[in-house]
Amino acid sequence: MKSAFPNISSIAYEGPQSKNPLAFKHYNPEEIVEGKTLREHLRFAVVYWHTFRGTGSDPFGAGTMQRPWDDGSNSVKNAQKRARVAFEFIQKLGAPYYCWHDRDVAPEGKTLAESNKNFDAVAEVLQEEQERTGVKLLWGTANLFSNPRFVHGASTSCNADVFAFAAAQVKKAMEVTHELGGEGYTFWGGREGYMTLLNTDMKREQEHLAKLLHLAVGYKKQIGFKGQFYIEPKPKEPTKHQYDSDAAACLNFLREYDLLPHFKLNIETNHATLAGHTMQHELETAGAAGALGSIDANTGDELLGWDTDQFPTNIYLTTYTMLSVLKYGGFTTGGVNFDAKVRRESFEPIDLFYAHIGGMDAFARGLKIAAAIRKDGRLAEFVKQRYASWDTGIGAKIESGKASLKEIEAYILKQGEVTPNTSGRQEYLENLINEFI
Ligand code: XUL
Ligand code: CO
Repeated sequence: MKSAFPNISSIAYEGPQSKNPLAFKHYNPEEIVEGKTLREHLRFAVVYWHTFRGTGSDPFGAGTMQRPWDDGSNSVKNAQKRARVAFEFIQKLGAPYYCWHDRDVAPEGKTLAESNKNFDAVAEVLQEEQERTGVKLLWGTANLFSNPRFVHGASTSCNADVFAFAAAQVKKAMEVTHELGGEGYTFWGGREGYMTLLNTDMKREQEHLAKLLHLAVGYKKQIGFKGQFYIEPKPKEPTKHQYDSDAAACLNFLREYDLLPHFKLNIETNHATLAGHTMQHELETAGAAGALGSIDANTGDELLGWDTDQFPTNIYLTTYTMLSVLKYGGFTTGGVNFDAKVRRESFEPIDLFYAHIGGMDAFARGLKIAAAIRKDGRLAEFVKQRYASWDTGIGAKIESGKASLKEIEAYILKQGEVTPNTSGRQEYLENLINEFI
């Protein structure tokens, strides 16, 4: 096949002095940080949906993207050709992983049987290309939100037939993920929520969502799929309220329905913003529960206020992200998945390279800065000292459950009064972070 990017060769690491826009300045995949290479730490993935299916359309206008390899048809042949282009791109970029929804890679047919057949025909090409390039599947997922049949939700639809359709689609997407050696499978409940409570039986809908996840857990075992299941929190858009609204809500849902042992969270930056949280907050919430699995790396425009899915270039964001990721032991099955799209105005194919190179360099810097902050140790030591009163005496007794309320009362009666005599030192800590940025 003719090259889709004939003027672009493999993107190389040239170092911080380089002025070549088609080179990495900070992402040297072989560089070792905290005992692992940058490639092993960051496990970059390219998303199929934005990068190869994004048209640049918005609510006010049609698509703008120039994609000369795409004939614009919905044919399987076009999808297969596009798959080969995708792998040329991912290989030249040097990302070790990619992710898809079933309907991004292959066209939906008139029936589920036809859709499955189309999916298999494209999956064959994906398999060939994975073998040819060594690029692997980080996770697969089913698109349970685009088709009008999901107007009232997928597993949370008021219509049981829609639940059945969604479940069958998940079954197939899990099978293909398994066949392609996927390291995970993600559930994002695009339409699992409500627009008005006037027509919604919330309890029943949430039970149905849990039912689908339990069915998937059972089927996973049956087919021997060893990948990690993820839930991806997002509070709104397209629905007014989504049941997987933020990390805390997802954890509560998973616990309530006995699903927590089977799932981790896939935390997305722009979704955190929409939930009124920082990415760091969502990562810490997931990490503290032992459920930090993977990240969808992007960023939002805070002045726009919707899910703009921009490529992350902010070094504070990547530093705080990697500080949390390292704190909880780094990625195992997960990775840094660029769920991000080039701007509508950035319509040339070369913009796809600039966007990913920028994101990868920003994360490489974030990782190195985070590792330097950890090596320096002052930040961790500060936090440790801040809680020192819990390490001995009454604090240790309370933590270990050995102090009764009566004992605690007696202790504090003896003390008389308490003064919280240490400063939070936020400004000092912000300055400390700036020493490393
Ligand atoms: C939507 C979103 C999805 C999920 C996968 O906002 O992030 O693309 O990542 O379904
Ligand atoms: Co996402």
